[in-house]
Amino acid sequence: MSQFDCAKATSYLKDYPKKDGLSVQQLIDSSNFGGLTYNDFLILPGLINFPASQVSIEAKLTKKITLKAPFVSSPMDTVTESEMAIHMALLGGIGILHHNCTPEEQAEMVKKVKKYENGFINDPIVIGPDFTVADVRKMKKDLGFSSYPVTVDGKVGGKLVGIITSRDIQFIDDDSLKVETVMTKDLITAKKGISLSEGNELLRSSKKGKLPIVDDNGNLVSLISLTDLLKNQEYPNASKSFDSKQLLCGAAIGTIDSDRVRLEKLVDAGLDVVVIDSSNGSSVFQLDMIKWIKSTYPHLQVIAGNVVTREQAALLIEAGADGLRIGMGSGSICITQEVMACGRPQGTAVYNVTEFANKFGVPCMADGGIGNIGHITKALALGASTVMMGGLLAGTSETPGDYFYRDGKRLKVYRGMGSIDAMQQTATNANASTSRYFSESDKVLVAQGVSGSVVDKGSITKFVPYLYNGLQHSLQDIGVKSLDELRKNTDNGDVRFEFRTASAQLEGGVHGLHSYEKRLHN
Ligand code: NAD
Ligand code: CPR
Repeated sequence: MSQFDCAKATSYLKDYPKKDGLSVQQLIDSSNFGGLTYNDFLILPGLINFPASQVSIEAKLTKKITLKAPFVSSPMDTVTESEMAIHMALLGGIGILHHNCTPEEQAEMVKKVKKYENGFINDPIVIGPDFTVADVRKMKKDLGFSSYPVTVDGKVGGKLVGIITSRDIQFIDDDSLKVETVMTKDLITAKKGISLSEGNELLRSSKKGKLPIVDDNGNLVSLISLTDLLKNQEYPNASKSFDSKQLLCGAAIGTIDSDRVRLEKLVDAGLDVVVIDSSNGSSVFQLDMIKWIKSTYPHLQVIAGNVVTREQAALLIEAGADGLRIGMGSGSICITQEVMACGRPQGTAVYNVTEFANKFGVPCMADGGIGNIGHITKALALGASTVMMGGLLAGTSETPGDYFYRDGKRLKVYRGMGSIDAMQQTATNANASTSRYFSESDKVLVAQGVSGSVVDKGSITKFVPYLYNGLQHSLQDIGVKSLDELRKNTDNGDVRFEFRTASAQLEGGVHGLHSYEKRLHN
């Protein structure tokens, strides 16, 4: 017969000198054999007394920007252009547009994100009244669309004079007829500012296929299409500006003089947050750039980096950074640590930088090495507010580039921004202003990353919700209802950690099977 009373089991816990596992401080202090990576430790489970769906993963990106989800896509030319940025923002995160392109191209991407309205086609293909029936038939064949708005000058923004549909030309034999003689002029339109649901209702009741949206002067602004109606999803978590209700958009720039001209164009296009993109953010070039941006565009949020030490962080915080980006050499395409001998294991970097920066209310983004949901949770538990992902989002349909087949697999290119391929692309962009060899006239390129391929991951409209739900479940397992609570309970020692030996890591993975398929979500 035991001398311990089962009915009072929890009360015996007070007899133990310390809680099970390690506090985050002990985890870091006792890893004196070297820096920690995400795979080197685990978080101990806590008490679940709430459903996972109740967990809030709202997070601060910068001092002034809060997101519904802590997910950021990396400014890499195989990861974030406008498609990715639009969908990251719709799904509660944010995309940072890469700068391996001309300033004009990058500003155009910003405009696309800022002008995007879910369900509204902001850049519909428009024709002029002088187009012929033959032109319309050819456009249908080439582009696949069967109806087009007609404006006086054949452009979006011109006065809307009609709409031409395949029904209008179905029985017309004379292909040389001008569109203005056969188009539908009796139009049902809606005024700019109409909500998507009002527009959809109007489409339904009018039984039309397209609803042109016009301004007060009758100029075409956008279009709603019946074929898109069923595809329109609701995005309750979308990241939007308070005032304009437009999607939030970020973009990266470098630290050479022409980046100031680049930034002016990006700001004119509506940019919300700029990321100063460098592997080593503690440079005089970056400090000058932060100070210049904060004095020139006081409302623009600035994320500086990358950093991995608190000494680097202090410099950037003092210069005025509204957020920091942490990581040197942890990226999946990265050879920086190998070639430069500089960098830091990401777990240790995230803990040390955030422990310092959080005192000043400067949110930090853990960048590089995020390979799964567990890594996201660990980065956030170590003090990061958000995570930046390159490789994890690469290969999704929203990334730039075409799919290709190799070894029976559908693949897309994913490459480091300091890989030879990416640097050579920079050199071909006459005005691209990101290049180390424009700034230093280097004759020999020294690669810090590789170019490779990743398998097709489908659309981020499925993948990001998987990350979102997965993170909620992970926090539920830890026993915290929000990222704020995770931070608080980690700091006060309630959230506990444990090292993983090499054999523990083997044990924690799938093992002992002859074969298996790893399906991550439906
Ligand atoms: P960088 O622009 O910071 O530096 C490139 C070179 O240009 C450096 O030698 C720098 O000193 C110099 N330079 C920058 N501004 C200058 C100025 N105003 N005057 C004179 N010289 C100047 O870019 P990087 O660090 O080589 O990174 C290139 C890309 O690769 C970025 O997209 C970066 O994110 C990525 N990268 C990231 C990591 C990482 O671990 N996070 C590592 C390597 C590369
Ligand atoms: P993963 O998410 O793929 O692990 O890492 C993405 C991050 O890698 C980027 O956000 C960037 O900080 C970093 N990165 C990009 N190009 C790089 C090169 Cl060439 N070398 C090292 N790191 C790079």
